Amino acid sequence: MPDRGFTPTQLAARAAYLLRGNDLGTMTSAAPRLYPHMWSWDAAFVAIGLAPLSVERAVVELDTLLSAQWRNGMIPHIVFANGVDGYFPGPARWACRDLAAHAPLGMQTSGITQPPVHAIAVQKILDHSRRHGRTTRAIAEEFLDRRWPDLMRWHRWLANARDTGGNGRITLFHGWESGMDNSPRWDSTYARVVAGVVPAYTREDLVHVADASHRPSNREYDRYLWLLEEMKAARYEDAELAQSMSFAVEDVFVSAIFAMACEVLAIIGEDHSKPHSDVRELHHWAERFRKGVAQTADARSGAARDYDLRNDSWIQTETLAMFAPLICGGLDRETERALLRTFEGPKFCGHPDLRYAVPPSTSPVSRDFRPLEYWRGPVWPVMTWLFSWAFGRRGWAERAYLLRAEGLRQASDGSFAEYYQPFTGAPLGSMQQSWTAAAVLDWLG
Ligand code: 9WN
Repeated sequence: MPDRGFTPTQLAARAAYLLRGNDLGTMTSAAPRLYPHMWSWDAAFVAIGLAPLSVERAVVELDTLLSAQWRNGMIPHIVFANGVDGYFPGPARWACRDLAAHAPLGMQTSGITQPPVHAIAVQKILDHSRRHGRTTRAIAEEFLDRRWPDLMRWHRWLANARDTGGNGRITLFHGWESGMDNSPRWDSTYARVVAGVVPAYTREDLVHVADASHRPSNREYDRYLWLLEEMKAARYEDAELAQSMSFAVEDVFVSAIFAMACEVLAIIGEDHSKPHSDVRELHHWAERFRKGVAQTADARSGAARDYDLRNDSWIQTETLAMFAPLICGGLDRETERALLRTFEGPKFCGHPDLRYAVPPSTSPVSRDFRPLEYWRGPVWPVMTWLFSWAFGRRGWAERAYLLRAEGLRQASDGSFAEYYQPFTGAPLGSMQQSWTAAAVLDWLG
């Protein structure tokens, strides 16, 4: 396992300590300084890391997130910690409470969403609870019963409000919704976003990283902020956004996660006697989105593509998104094998110069590749975790094991960095990132 640095036992202890340190009470900050609030998909991964430590605390994490769910069903991408500053754009800039009819009354949130990985966390909570006595099992069951309708509302909102083309693919109106903010996937779409007058702002993120060039550029931020102004003008209304937003893409990776999450939730529903109609609906969505993802794939290589709705064009990049069908299935056997060969070959995990055999966010052979720049090349441990988990679920135990082993070797430096330079293994971005610790805890749990 680790080839240097901390032993697995030390690493698990440090990861647990980190999550404790980032614990704000009923939510865990995504990172101590750079991200001092709760992020949606981070919270799901955090719950996955907390589950082996404390099922009860993992439940609290998801409960907090779901308490901030919008009345239309959307889980917002940020739930702001009360009275905590230090992140821009904060609640005042989003102005959801003032503008959005569906925003929750109690909590302050952003007005966009993030990838729907939450069903995995629910499954992990239930699985871990079975290792405990009756009280813990009851807490997990009670949580599921209480939150089942909310989880259904979340998935229904994605399937209805965000499958704008009705073709089994989720539409996003902001690159932040993909969780891969400045991935080359969105370059051509952002290039067409003509930013109007953006109210003055000061970036807070640059204060917290060693090198500002590892973060998105100011030019990129201007467009990110302009899209907020467009959303505010639409008062965050689903139907209105679909008409008016200048950024509108069908995200194949989010769609694959959704297909997988629907299946996971359907199985939970079956196991826990949830209404047949809900389970049927979930299976139906899983099928629809699996097909939607497969339809984007190249017939020979299996590489999946995003779609730009404003420019009516496919977006083909050598990024993690091309592997979307490996997450949810849907390709024929031969094409799937071809895609796995690409994943494991010299364009990705098998690139000869990689420090660890884990997938970089953008292929090192792509002309878009930048080894230090955020989603343009660095390795994100949480993505290694996602692929490892998904491969295990698909029945590819050996592949899942290898990713886990390499992911742990990388993490043994103990920095729990947000992302890493793929060739040198240098930790980048925020240190003490909660979801990196969570991935380690699940791997070692
Ligand atoms: C914007 C918290 C989040 C992650 C995203 C990651 C980054 C935010 C930012 O941090 O995005 O949402 O300010 O850069 O790209 O995936 O959820 O960890």
